[in-house]
Amino acid sequence: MKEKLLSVEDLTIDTGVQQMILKSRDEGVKTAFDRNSEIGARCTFGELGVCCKRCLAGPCRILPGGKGPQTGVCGATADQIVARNFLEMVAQGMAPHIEHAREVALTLLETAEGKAPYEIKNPEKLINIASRLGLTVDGKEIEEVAKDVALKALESFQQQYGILPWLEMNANQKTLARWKELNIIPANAHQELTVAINRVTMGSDADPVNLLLGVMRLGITDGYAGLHLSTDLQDVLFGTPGLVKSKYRLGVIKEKMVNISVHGHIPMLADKVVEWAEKLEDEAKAVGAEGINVFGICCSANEVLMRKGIPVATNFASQEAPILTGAVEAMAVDIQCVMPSLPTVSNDYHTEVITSLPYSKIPGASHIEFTPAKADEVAQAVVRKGIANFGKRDPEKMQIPPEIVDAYAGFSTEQIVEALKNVNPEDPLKPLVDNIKAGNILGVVALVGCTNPRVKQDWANVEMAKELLKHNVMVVATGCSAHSLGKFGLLSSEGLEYCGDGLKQVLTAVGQANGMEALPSVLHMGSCVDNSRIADLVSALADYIGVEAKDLPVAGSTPEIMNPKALAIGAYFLAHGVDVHVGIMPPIGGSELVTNVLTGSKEEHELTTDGLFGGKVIYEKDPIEAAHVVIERIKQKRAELFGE
Ligand code: BF8
Repeated sequence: MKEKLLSVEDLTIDTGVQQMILKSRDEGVKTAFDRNSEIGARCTFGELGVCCKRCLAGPCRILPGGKGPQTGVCGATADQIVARNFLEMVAQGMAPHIEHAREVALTLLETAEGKAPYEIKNPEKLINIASRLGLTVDGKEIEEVAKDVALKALESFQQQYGILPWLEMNANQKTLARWKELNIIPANAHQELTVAINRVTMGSDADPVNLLLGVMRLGITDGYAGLHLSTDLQDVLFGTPGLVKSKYRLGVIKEKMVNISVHGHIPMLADKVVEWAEKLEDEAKAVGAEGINVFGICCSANEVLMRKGIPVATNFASQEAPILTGAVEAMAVDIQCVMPSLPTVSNDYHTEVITSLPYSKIPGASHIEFTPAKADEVAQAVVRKGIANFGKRDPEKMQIPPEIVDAYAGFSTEQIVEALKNVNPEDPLKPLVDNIKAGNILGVVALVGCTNPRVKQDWANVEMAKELLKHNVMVVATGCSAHSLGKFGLLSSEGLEYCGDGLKQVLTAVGQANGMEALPSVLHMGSCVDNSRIADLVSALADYIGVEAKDLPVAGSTPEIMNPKALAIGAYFLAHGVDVHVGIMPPIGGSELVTNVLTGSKEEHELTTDGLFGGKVIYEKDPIEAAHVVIERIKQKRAELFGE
């Protein structure tokens, strides 16, 4: 069995994770990396998107290459099947984001009503949002304003007509007009989800192009009712991130402390766990530990890193590795990107995996049900479980990889503008725009998304970033991609060695104006819902220059995409005319039409997302090649914008 397993160097470039995979093999425990090898080659029909399971007449599948049946029983063609499957996949990616946003909105409402133990940490942002939503602010208590904003936010899931409130508040008028013409303006996120599922059911929408317009509609919904809503209200409740220094890699797990991991996405529990870990420090000392160490995995990590500087152990693909150190007492999870294998892996160690949501349980995990009202109680229970488990460690099984890397995070749009104000207080965006125009910054790329056990962990994310930096492309990052970069020094000024001269000068000048040696080579802008921050930055630049996002030399890239959520975010970028690079092909290859609409250029065909919106999907698995394709597109956009 062992000889069939891939060498750890082929699985990840994180040496700590390599060490843990070897340890897992020695101890007879399976991780995602080895399960991936066992699964082997993927089903071709599934990979191409040509398997239709929409009714009980099937499943039907179209044989590639024109051999065999070319339609399903109902007559559905490969184009129709692929487009419907893709729309459904994007809907599946959008649902978690809109549910995340709805839960945060309810938490804000309960906080405003005094029913949940959170505070309005950023009243200025709340008032700004309320004013932009057209709500009355004057003469109202902050709780009343919070209640009005929460209720307005909840309209995003209820109103039957009109425009999503957060879309109306944020969108560029010209972009909005284009979407109106295409009839893809969403009113209500729940309705969008229902309509999407309705249109892909057997016997409904069979027009592949119409279905792809539906994908863009979902992207817009995801961006405004999911990402923007979540980020805005989280900033109100937990504070807007500012510059923080922290640490990365498995070395953040501390031998002599009670180690508790937060993992998942919605920050309500994670934030409280951090708070109660500080408050219950003495109880940990009473059991012989030096204290309590909270660290993060996936996007919960991003939330508490950005706001509180909590260190990050690792990202999606190696989420089992912290358990394998034998030094983690508890792992509190909520939802999304949480592998169901965690309790199975923890069977061989003492880690207690604790689920917290009624609709997201895992057999073998403990469950403490979270509601915003019970947040303090639940967080205390999680921390106390961690403390109680400290004495259950097996010293024979303990092995913590020592590597640890410094990183900076907290680059909200507000923080970036603040930093730029120290260069030009009256006109903060001017230095950035001037440097883009002058070519010191060739363009901006958002490196976003996941790590995926199908490809060498962190490698493509890191190589893509380095190649872009070398060519003076400014890189901002979110999600697990940001974690990859953090692990390899790219979230600190150490990464400046990879930057081209122009970019290095800008990062150094802005950094020094802010009392730092230089800004980090890549700016960490947060979790996956915080892709809204990237959109805000891009919108601010577009407004400043007087153009639309689609006209700017910017792009998104997700070299190690795993979760359909990243596809929904990609559709959001695309709808704004921003190119999206993917390092793993989504299941659309079975339809030439769908592939052409999404990946074709407007010069080849008007009926492409490039022609209709101004951005396209770029598929390239080699990160160096991909960087160059993206750079070429950036140069094209520069030529059109600046007449270069
Ligand atoms: O929302 S980057 S693996 S953790 S999906 Fe998941 Fe992908 Fe990580 Fe965050 Ni985003």
